[in-house]
Amino acid sequence: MFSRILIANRGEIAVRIIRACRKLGIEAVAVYSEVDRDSLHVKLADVAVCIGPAESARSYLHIPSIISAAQITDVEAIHPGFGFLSENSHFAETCQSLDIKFIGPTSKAMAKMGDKAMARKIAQQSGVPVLPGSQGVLESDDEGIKLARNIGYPVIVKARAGGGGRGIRIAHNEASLKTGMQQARAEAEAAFGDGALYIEKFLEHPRHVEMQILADEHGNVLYLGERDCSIQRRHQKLLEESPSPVVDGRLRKQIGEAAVALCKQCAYTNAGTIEFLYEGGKFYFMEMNTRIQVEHPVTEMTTGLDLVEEQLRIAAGERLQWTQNDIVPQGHAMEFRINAEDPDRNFAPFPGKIDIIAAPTGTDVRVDTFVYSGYRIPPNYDSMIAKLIVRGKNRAAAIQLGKQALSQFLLEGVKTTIPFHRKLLGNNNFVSNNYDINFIDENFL
Ligand code: MV4
Repeated sequence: MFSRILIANRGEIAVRIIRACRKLGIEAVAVYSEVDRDSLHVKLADVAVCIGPAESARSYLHIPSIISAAQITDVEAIHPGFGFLSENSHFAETCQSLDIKFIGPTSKAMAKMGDKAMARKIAQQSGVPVLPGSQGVLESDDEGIKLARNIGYPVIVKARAGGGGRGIRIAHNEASLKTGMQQARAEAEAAFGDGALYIEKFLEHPRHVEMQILADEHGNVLYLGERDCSIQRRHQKLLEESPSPVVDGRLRKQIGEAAVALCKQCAYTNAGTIEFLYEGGKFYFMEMNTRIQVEHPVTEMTTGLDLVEEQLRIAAGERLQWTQNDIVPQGHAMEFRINAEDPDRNFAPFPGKIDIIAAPTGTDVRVDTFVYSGYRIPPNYDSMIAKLIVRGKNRAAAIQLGKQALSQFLLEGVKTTIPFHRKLLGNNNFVSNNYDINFIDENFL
């Protein structure tokens, strides 16, 4: 096992990774920007190195600063967390070339999956269902139009380099496809420096179901069950749960085995998530996330595994200690993202001082956070300040425990998404599993 690693991240995930380090007797080196001096991850780490100003491009995204911090503190590995450099294959390659272990997949696997058109091809080669669409990227707008005639409208145009909803356009007819391709290309060119596009049949009312996997460096791959992430607002997930209320045992096995086949096809290692769209009893590959995700605690609550511990063990060359039959998810887990946002101002970020935070506790209640009473949230980063995760014996019990925990979550000084979640848990359509990915955008809660 490593004796010292660096955490190239901030916020609650940095704190979460420090916790896993402590468990395994690993020293944790934190990095922080000038506005993050008072963050919990800085206080809890064994060593902390300031890597630059608030602006991410000059701190958490600045590869030379992070590599320098790693070399000065003589770490053996870097955990990238999520966001920032976590899916940057060039960063992974830089680490590799300097003999610093990147705690994640190989740069090669990351590059393959980062190209969403290639990921679609690899899924197809693995026998994983994909929606009708282009073979790779479009060579011309004409090709897109011809394809759409065959597939039938509506179609969706996506950027090869995309992710998180940027560089996508939906088209219901030829005219909107023409402008959609131009807009998507311009947006992708500006955002990623890569305007290449691909096209798929558009599903109008799907659920978002994703499968967690772990893969060691000896060819063993396990699936750990799915998460339903359909409750999202403008591509920002707000609530995740496992199991998905639309997935039964038979479907879980199919999706799990599809996910494992895909991982084997690209020699994937470490933790990963394969995202699917589910509609009309069928599931289709959407994309793969080559990082630990925000919502990983949902799977930790149902499986009892510590996914960050497993990431560290895998990166250190250990073998997975389980076979597929050992993985028996128990109960129903739900995660509520607590963001400092103003619901009265279109969920705009609401940075400021947290006067009081007193989080709920109890059996099957977990809170992951980096803030504390008196902490001032800087305006420079993501608005997520905490995650509340609960588990019950079934979905109704998880909802009940969620209501209770949310009502006992004292957070004063900033506006948060806590009232949103309380309304959601009282919504009949949510409770009765009658919704799809459009639910929050279409309903005022
Ligand atoms: C889709 C889709 C429907 N049909 N692809 C959104 C961002 C990117 N990751 C892919 N996305 C979608 N791809 C087909 N063929 C609907 C979406 C989509 C979506 C997916 C999951 C969760 C929320 C979403 C919100 C809007 C659109």
